[in-house]
Amino acid sequence: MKDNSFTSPDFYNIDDLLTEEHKLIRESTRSWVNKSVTPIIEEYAQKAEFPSELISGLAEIGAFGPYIPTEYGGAGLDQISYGLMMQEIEGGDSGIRSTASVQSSLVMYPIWKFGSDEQKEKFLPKLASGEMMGCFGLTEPDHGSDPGGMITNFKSDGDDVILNGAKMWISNSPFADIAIVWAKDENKRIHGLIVERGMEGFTTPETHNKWSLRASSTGELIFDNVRIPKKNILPGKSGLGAALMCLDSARYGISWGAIGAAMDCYNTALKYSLERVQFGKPIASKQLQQKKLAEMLTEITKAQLLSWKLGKLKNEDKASSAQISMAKRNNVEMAVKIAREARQMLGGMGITGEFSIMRHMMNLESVITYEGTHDIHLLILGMDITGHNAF
Ligand code: TGC
Ligand code: FAD
Repeated sequence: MKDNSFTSPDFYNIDDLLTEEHKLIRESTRSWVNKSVTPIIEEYAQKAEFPSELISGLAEIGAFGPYIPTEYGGAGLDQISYGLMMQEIEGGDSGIRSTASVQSSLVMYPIWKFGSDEQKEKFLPKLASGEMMGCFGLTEPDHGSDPGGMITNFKSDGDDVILNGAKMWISNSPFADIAIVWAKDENKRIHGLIVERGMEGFTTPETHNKWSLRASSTGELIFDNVRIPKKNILPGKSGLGAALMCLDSARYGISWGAIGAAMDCYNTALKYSLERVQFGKPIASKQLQQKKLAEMLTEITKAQLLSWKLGKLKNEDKASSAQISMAKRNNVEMAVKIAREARQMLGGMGITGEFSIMRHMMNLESVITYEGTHDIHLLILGMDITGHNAF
């Protein structure tokens, strides 16, 4: 019989596919999450506040730029290590994983891939150490799933450009020191710009009243004739494709993160069902509860294999956008369903903050929407299969 005290369901011995370094990174991330995130996260989620005290710890464990080369302050790790870190952090809370994803894949990645040497040297080491925090502005009030229609734009003015427009739903915007902002030039070509806090006309109001991702700070980016030096434009790549490359990296990380949230829900439900006695027996002895657990474990195992293989493809630079969409879409839906089933297994206790499940369940409603909605990823797959764009 399996030891039911395990905290990392690994039904198919997927650990055999990991290196000793991978396992070490997973264990050290998990131990940081258990020590630093778990004890405080419920309180921060309840009061809808981002626990900024976690920033230094995230930087110390290498969660800011795990795969960014060490010469720029990153951890220089492979893609599976990045994924395992996201899995463990999201086991704590999706909002904290969001902070790490945004900093790594949406802020450091574009500067590393498309930035000038000066931009890399100026920003990457500080972003890796958490001395500087960043956010990523693509979504606009009237353009979410179709970012190509964006209105935010800039015009040339000598050595500067003048930026106007607005972004909304931006993770970390209320406290970020810099924003990677996607905007159109006078020829309607999209570019990434580094907008720095303190630039005149740039404000970042916070979005309140969220029932999801409450421990993550979300806000707007407003640009009212913001003067930005041309040297802050990312020179290496323009076009929507540049922004979508960043999303590919973050979506890959989310495919692992969702597994972390699902594992935490599964572990909690398993433990509770073994301890909770009804009709004279633990509810775990009832067939209906066993069905739920068996199906959860099956789906977690499938998701683990999907993300692991995707990580191998990413390491070889062979992962396609459609493959990434499949993993993000499948694994987040898997986690949403498991959170829902697990919550029911706890009965009334499942709706309280005594357990992490309801928080995961609410968080995952954002995760299934951001970085491309569930349906948009289906359409990306549909286009890949048929060659027809059904957006
Ligand atoms: P489309 O015409 O298909 O493509 C425009 C150009 O981009 C190229 N391309 C890609 N390049 C790199 N990677 C990809 N994944 C790419 N997908 C497409 C494409 O070849 C084309 O290049 P070119 O040279 O021909 O111009 O663009 P479209 O306007 O039809 O839209 C495609 C669609 C719908 C797939 C895309 O816009 C999309 O993914 N929409 C969803 C929007 C989204 O995901 N937003 C996320 C915002 S960021 C966020 O949510 C952060 S949450 C963070 C957190 O807290 O964790
Ligand atoms: P819409 O695009 O208006 O979609 C509404 C519905 O219509 C969805 O169900 C969608 O699937 C569907 N739909 C859209 N187009 C089609 C179609 N062609 N066919 C069929 N159905 C369609 N964005 C950033 O840029 N940076 C961030 O840091 C960031 N963080 C976020 C944090 C949170 C908590 C949330 C909730 C969002 C965040 N986002 C961020 C925005 C997120 O990426 C968008 O919410 C998402 O891309 C969807 O856009 P939308 O909300 O405008 O929905």
